[in-house]
Amino acid sequence: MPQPLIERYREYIPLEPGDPIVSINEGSTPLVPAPRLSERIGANVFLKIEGANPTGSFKDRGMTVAVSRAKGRGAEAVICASTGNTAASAAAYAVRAGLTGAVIVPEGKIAIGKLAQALIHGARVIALEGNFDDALLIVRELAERHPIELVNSVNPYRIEGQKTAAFELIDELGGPPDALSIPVGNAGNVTAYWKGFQEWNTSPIMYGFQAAGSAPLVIGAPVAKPETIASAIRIGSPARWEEAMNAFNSSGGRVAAVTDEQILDAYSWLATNEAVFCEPSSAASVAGLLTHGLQTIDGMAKPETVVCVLTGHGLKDPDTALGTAPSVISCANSITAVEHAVFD
Ligand code: AN7
Repeated sequence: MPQPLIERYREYIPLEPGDPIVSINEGSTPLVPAPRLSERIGANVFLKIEGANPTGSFKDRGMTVAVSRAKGRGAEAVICASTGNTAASAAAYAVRAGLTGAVIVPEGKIAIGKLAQALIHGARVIALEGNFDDALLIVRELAERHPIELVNSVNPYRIEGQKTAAFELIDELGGPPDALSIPVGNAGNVTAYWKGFQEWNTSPIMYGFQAAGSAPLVIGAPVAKPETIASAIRIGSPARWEEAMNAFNSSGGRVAAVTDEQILDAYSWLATNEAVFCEPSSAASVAGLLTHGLQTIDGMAKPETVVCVLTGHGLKDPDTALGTAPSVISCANSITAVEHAVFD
């Protein structure tokens, strides 16, 4: 039987004794070798398929813990700001816990699959005439004013759940990878991996990648109007800024930018070469390695084992897939027409 991650890593997760476990059997996601990518990068590269979580993204790891604690302390509702995946996950775990959920998303700027998820789970979905950063400021204030649990990654229980992905890597590889490559938006996930690695006294090199139009950590200042096709990481003012920079700096890694074109190239290349369909934001981790290589600071050995975190499933964003891939071939209803269509 698949095991909820809270049970798998119980002793490392600081829930209270009476808290229920609100779970949809998240975590324990596949770690897939990527032979062709390994060849291009010049290292042994693995893909951590976080799209295999119950709602199709890594957010479920944090949500199971945050919602379990919320339920344990008697909350009746949860709220978040989201570029889509947090909304989908919060909506699902709210159902599981018997709580009501409200999600605030930037109007017109979240992938259609994520919107469908939040709606079908019955969350109240509010499209804000503003971006993610505006939405996060508003929900932080609302959670102060009302008895509603904030489940964005500013909630420490989100980080406690998400750090288990680092534990799984150490378990499965028989030790930490030499380096981790990860897309960065609000910077919760890189913070979580680093915490997980540190708790097991390991320090892989942390490479973080932001979309060039939304790269505050690379520029060193917030971006007022972030833009990128990778809508999940269209974030201009990351909440976990210092923690993320600490992870990059103290691991000998770095944060760098990749253009939308580089992201989309990596996205289709992964689908056609490694048979892995992730969402565009996730492909930033691969685009970053392909663009910037495995850079190390002086005196540090070149990483041999590298994990790319593919944070969300490609089905979340069918519009980008259809806009990127070759077109469907229309065909008359006859064997010769099909023969031409298939073989010409
Ligand atoms: C697929 O759902 O911020 O650096 O509101 O959905 O921890 O923010 C999503 C972020 C990477 C960036 N990949 O992670 C949200 C949200 C995918 C994501 C990120 C997100 P963080």
